[in-house]
Amino acid sequence: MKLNRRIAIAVVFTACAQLLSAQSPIKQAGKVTAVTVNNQDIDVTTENAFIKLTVYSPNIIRVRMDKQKLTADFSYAVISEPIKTRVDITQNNDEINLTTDSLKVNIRKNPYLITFSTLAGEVINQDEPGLTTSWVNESVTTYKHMQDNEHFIGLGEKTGPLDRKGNAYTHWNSDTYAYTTGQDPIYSTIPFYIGVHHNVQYGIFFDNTWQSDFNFGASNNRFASFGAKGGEMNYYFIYNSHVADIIRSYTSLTGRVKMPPMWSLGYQQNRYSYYPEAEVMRIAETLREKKIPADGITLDIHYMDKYKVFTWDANRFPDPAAMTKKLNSLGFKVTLIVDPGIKEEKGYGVYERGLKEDIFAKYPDGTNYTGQVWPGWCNFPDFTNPKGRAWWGSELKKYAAEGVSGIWNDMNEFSTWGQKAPDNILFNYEGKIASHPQIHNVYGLEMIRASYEGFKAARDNKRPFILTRSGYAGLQRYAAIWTGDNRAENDHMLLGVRLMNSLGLSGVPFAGMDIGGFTGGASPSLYARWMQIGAFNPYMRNHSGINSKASEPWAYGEEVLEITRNYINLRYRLLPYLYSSFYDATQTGSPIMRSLTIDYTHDENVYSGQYENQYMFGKAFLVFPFDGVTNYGKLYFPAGKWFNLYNGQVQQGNQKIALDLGISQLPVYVKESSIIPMQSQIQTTAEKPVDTLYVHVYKGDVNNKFVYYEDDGESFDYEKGEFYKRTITYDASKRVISFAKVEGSGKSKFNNVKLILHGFADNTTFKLNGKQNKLVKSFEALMVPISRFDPTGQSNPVEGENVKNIVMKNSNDVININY
Ligand code: NBV
Repeated sequence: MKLNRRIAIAVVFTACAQLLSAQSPIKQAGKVTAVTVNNQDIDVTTENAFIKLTVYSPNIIRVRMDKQKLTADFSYAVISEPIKTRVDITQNNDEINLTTDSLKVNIRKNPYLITFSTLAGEVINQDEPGLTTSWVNESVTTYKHMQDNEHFIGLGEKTGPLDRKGNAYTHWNSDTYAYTTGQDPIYSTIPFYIGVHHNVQYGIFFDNTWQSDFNFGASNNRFASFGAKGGEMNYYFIYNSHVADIIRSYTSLTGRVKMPPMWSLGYQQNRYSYYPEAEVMRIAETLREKKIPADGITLDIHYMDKYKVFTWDANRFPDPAAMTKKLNSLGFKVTLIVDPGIKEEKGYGVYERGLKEDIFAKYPDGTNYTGQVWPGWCNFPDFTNPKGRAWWGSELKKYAAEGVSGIWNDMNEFSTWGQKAPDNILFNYEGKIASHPQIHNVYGLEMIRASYEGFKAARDNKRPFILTRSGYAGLQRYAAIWTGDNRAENDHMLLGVRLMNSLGLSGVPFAGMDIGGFTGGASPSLYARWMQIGAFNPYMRNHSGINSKASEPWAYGEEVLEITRNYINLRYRLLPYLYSSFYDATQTGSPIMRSLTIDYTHDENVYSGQYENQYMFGKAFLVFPFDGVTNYGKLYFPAGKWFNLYNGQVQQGNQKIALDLGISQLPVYVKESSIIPMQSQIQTTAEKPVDTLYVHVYKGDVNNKFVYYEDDGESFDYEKGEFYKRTITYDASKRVISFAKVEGSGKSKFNNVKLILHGFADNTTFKLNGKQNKLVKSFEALMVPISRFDPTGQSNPVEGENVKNIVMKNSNDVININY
């Protein structure tokens, strides 16, 4: 093309672009006009925006942008302040450059465009050139360039596939009874996702509570975007070299789970609803009679007087305190459902006290907002008001005094019979006043905060168990979450697994689903599968809806009962392992259900639809959650060596295999070099196990470390150092298994340790603290499988592996076992 013509075209093009931008309803950040550097903060002014970059840590950069000047801000999710970080900031006419010990940030000035790179200069994440960040009226969106073959994972409780690429999602907490497996949104909002491409991975947390939208290349091939209907563009960019560390960084911002009460890790039996008291007692007694270990009974809305929260139906439950006492003596703890809607009824004390305290959400004319839910016309406590939270907490004292141990927060999206509540309701928002659209997504979070703080105070120093349906980023600080009203269908069981895996990637380790399905009825094989998988969920609760068939473990006949009992038994023997995994979560944010993308991030197979449901339960067990109808399953084993849980047979990794699936066994494998502490069989966590801790060690070629943790399981004394903790190491190269010195002032409940060694050759010799040790060889599979159902009740275990044992005293000093 002739030069003149090219210039002419360029002139016309630029003129058009200018015209477009002048008239455009889309406002882009535009050219940088001023820059001020203040230690770890950079303030940038552009044609259309004010931007603040804050170095939160070497791995976390916060980006705030708005059309108006940025003022002091506030977050319900982020609880930490920036830490002092070494950072190098330079600039010239064209760009600003910032370098920490972990990453580099480049801001191009004309027009504004931000790029995050590794120290070596590989691009981790970049604004999409030409689109960057823009506003349409009050909506703001940031567009990121979608990298070749980029995967997107996380985003909390979102349906659909593990890899979110090609999909778009909305955050607006919704009551979605019997939702479909692709429905969006459902109950909770966690605007945090992880991107994976080439050799890098990063996290983006978009901390904006308004209705938000995420698009991961859905109907576009250019960008991944995130935006909201109001508020600031406010995101935290996180870069670490492992997904687990990204979760660690994310939870350094939004907080971590606290040690749950031990009983909440046991099996929980639930129904909408068990009543009257005699029925509740029948369920509890049957669990004991049939030797199904269990720790919890949950009461649904029919315990209340006409659905009025903080009341009991006096005919069904004449003496709640006496009932909880009886249940406690059987080793059961009681969890009660609570709904936020408070019936407008003269003489109903809870309502009257709420009026007096003036804690209900209001219309702009000062009258209380009234919406309809279970009890009829209700007012809604304003949990964004500190006074509202305190009022709720004081109402909870009654349940604490009656011996209740857990609070189950339902309908807290908040739900008004599935209708959208009006926009013009006002909330206190910590004294700053906000409208319903701004606070909607944090209503549930602030309700569970009120429940957590109130119930904790009411039960002097006992850990509260709080369960929630709704929440926002940070909900892990207060509650466990369950995935709401699922259906008794195969796809739903698998979706539940993905929802929990995704929650785990998003900082929420304590999660569960309605095992057996809430609506409809499962087939016996689906039910059996679901209970098997449930044994490998962080929170294990069987629940079903009012019109569905009975769902207790004995409701599906003897064979299913036996399968179910077998897996619940295993879960109880595994409690020392599970409890220690929770301890890890309190320290690192590390999930209990670990999507394989955490440890095998750059293995393409783990993203494939065929294998996307596979997960690790803690760091040792690879679980293959097959549905209840498939007879023939395809399994993918990532790199390494894997031991069949039932017979110890070794499976090499990096392989796909097909397997005949019998219903009596869920395929589960143990990762090489794993260390798995276990205890003897108990029926409830209130029961003391035998005095021996069983530590299973699997031979492997890689080094491994397990932090074994114990405390009293119910108080906060562990915060004062009253715990018992020691690191157990498996060193494959030095051929030594060692127990480090004990930390903490607590005592172990086990006086003996039995080391059970899997996969070690028969002629291996062992030395315990330098001395040749007597090895006992015995049949000691970690899990005794049931090969076939035996109607006589005599189960017939398959011959498992022969393993070697070392029995020793649980001394507090270093123990070395050389082999
Ligand atoms: O309280 C009744 C149910 C409860 O069983 C369920 O788990 C919640 O998700 N609740 C919803 C109220 C509405 C049921 C249709």
